[in-house]
Amino acid sequence: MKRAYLSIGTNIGEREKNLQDAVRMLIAHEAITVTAVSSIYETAAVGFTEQADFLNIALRLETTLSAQELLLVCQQVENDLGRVREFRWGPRIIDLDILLYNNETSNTETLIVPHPRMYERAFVLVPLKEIMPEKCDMLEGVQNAYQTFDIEKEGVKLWKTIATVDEFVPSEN
Ligand code: GSY
Repeated sequence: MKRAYLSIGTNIGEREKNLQDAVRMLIAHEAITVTAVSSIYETAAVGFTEQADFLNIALRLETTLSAQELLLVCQQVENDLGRVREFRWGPRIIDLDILLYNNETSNTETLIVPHPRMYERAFVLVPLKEIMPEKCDMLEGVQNAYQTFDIEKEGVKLWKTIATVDEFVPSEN
């Protein structure tokens, strides 16, 4: 089993539902077990700043998939939720990024892990730190980067506290 961390963001439509739908699709995958989901944070857009605020979460999972296979699953979830790629830093219904994959590095044309910009982004680091166990060997880089931020100034606000995966995706009746 490999452990991976994802960042998920959305700033179009029903943002909380978009996050829940994405998490549900990951849970439904036979080779993935979602083991933790962070609280939801509302975050000012980074990159192209003239767009709506995002909701962001981080997610921890265990999987038998390779990093490349996990990337394909993430892209499938984005497509299934109707993501349209208009321009690079533009608004999006959903975005799933692999941040870390089992403390391994990957540098292919389609996938770089650790994610090349994760240590510069408070909207990634704040939720990620929340779900990393204290004994995780991937934690140190995150803690070091986290100290370089004044979170208040980065526009990352707690939007909804989440304690468990079940709380994040209540069953639909
Ligand atoms: O890289 C993920 C998509 N994205 C985001 C995001 O998820 N949150 C915030 N706050 N800004 C972003 N800019 C881009 S692009």
